[in-house]
Amino acid sequence: MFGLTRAKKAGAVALATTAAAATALLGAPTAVAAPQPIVGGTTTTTTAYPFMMQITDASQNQFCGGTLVSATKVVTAAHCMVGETTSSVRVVGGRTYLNGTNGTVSRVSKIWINPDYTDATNGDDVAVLTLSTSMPYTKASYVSSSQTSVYAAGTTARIVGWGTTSENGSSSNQLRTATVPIVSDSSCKSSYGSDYVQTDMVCAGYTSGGTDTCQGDSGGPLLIGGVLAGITSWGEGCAQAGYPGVYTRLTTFSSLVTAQVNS
Ligand code: 4AZ
Repeated sequence: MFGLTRAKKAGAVALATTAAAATALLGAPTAVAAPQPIVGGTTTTTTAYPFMMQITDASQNQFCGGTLVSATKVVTAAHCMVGETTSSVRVVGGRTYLNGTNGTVSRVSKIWINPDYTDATNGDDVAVLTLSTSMPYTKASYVSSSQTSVYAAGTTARIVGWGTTSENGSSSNQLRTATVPIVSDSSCKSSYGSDYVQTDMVCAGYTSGGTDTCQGDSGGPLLIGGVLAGITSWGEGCAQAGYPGVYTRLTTFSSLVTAQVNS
């Protein structure tokens, strides 16, 4: 219906949008600011966000983000793991740059995908990876099921990732971050209609757009007060006015995640 971008892996084709087409028609009489990954963000490091993991293929090409929640457990998006096997995936910690070779690379011994998951726009977009090698990095705390007040509209949340600079752009070599306000359920429903499942999702972004997650940021964290509260899931394009990013509402899945973390 919208040509929704369901945060596929890097290389997924994004649709040209009306806004992008309009921008192209307006032309660029003077230099235009370079589009920024995690559109509107700033560069950061895995030292600042030590729980920020690259989810990669066997050749260590990053396609999603993940969040370390214990030495051997990583929370990511279910849609990131579709078609993946324990042989096809690696998790890389402590590596700020996509072209780096430093940090810790782990194989994955188990992929748990929420059994209810079908499509990001139906909700249930959460997965937990079990690592073969412990990550020597500080883990993130995550919300408990009772902490639903963290999603009060207007609350500042932080997004982190290596995603693309624009809907058809390239990934950022360096990790990036930005802050975005939580959007009310009623407003997000106005944007996305029945694709917005408020029990399973939460939206974040500015009404005017300009700052957002984008392709390759999927699976990465939405942090509120430094605590993992959401997972980058989907949206209509990236940073478009009126179309905030959609994140997995982690309070709904907190107990399921804990069962996996303790398994
Ligand atoms: C993606 O394709 C993606 N603007 C991630 C986030 C959003 C859209 C697409 C939200 O990974």
